[in-house]
Amino acid sequence: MRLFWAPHTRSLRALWMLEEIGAPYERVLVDLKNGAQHTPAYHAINPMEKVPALQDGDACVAESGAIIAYLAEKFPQTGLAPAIGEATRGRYLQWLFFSSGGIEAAITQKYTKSEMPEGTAGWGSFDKVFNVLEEVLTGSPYLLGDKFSAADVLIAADLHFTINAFKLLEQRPVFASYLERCQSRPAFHRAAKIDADGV
Ligand SMILES: N[C@@H](CCC(=O)N[C@@H](CS)C(=O)NCC(=O)O)C(=O)O
Repeated sequence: MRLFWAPHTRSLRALWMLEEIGAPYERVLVDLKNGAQHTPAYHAINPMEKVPALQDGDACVAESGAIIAYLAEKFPQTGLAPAIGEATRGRYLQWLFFSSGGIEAAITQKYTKSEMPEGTAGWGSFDKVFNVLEEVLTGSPYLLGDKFSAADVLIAADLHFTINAFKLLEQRPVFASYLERCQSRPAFHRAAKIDADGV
């Protein structure tokens, strides 16, 4: 497997997931500053010309949520996704899609200071998105209960960016302890080091 990535970007989500999986992979640095994402070769990997993207033999997958879902399904033995038929599978899929449909949209709205009626915006509002997450995580160590899953990789990475990197949201005790739990995992430490080292 080859991960096309760049440091200090949404690639951290895929990096963290690959480190959770523990299978061998190669990192291919995409030099965003010099436009390496806009070459025909990279366009064939990800027509959106963004990172991250994963190549696995003949398969290519972009969109960090999709990469995470792909890896969880390819390596079921890691137990990072509830199997089809398990009751928690529904919520698992919900939180994976909530990352791009809810959190990404909400932070874009906040960042651009744009107004949108709550009933029209699929994510409701910035406050609603994060209040819902806070409600779910109150009294529950992880999104699906006691068990860490691939959905936590995605949502914890999103919270990390929203609170710590972009400072678009104030820290809340529930998010602080959730992030501490998720980010104390050795796989997160390895991914964060790769991200910081930039190689
Ligand atoms: N929805 C995509 C977003 C990816 C994305 O926006 N990547 C940014 C870096 S965080 C990028 O590659 N930007 C470079 C560009 O657009 O030229 C995902 O979740 O993977």
